[in-house]
Amino acid sequence: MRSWTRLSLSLAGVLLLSAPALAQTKWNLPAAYPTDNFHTENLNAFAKDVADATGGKLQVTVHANASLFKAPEIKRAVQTGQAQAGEVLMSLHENEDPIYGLDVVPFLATSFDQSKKLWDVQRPAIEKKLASQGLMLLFAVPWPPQGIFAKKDINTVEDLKGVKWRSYNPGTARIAELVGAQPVTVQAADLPQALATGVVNTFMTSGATGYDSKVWESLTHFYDTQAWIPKNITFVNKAAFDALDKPTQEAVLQAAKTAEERGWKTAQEKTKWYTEQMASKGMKVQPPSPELKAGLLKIGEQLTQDWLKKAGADGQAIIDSYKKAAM
Ligand code: PCA
Repeated sequence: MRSWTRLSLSLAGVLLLSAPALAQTKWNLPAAYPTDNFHTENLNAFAKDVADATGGKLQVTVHANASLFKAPEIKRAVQTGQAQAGEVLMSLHENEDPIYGLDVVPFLATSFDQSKKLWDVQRPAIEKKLASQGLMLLFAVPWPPQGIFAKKDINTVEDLKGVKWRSYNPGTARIAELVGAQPVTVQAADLPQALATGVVNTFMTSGATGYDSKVWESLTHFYDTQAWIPKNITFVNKAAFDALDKPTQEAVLQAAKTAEERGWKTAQEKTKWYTEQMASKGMKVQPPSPELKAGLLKIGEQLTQDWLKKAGADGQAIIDSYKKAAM
């Protein structure tokens, strides 16, 4: 082969090889919480960091408020490649594997500090489980601690009997069962409507979701029980990640690390602000009475037993290493 032919052939090869690398990749990232919720803001900051670090080569579009997929459908959509990435409340998927529900076992980890330690021991198991489902974990961010919203005084768990209880995952539905409330599953995107129409009048969640749902328009009491700290996880379809070039993959991982740190910091900073907002709107914000606390602790013990029964020896080992780390 003449040298100029060889040269032009190899040039063509370079052009061919670099063409896909230059192309822009677009990811859709469905999420389930309102646009101005701090989780969504964190996702948008993540998307911006990725775009900046890759010179716009990877564009992540966040679809907030369950506008692309309903909360319980997001994970499956990413597994099947209908979306490339997604954010979900991890415990929504507790029925697939108990490991997804460890952070909603009541009173196991109730401060952000404990919650971080729990996440450190939970993370490898979550990564492994997600990998077995064709997914790769990007980051996890907590919600503020969970309290009780109600329309009347709740002095003991008996006062919860018969209330119209909004649940958002298997764990909160199980609490309704234990206290004798009537459970209705309502995801956050539908909560304002469910409150306005009186479908529900009592539930446990964070001040963040209370604030997002303008809960003071329908309910009057908030009991700051700090019962557990659930987390959202953001993940990507593994094949979509593998299709990126190395520098883009690294940009995604770096932005994910930053998003996790920023998310934990924001959750902690905003916790007090949310309760202050509810108080300023006229809600009675108060700690639980000792009787209520004792009743909830008992429910927590029951749910811990339930969880251990489902999670077996692997679950026990994770709880043991958490307890060691948290001491
Ligand atoms: N807010 C979400 C999940 C946990 C939380 O604090 C919700 O209520 O749906």
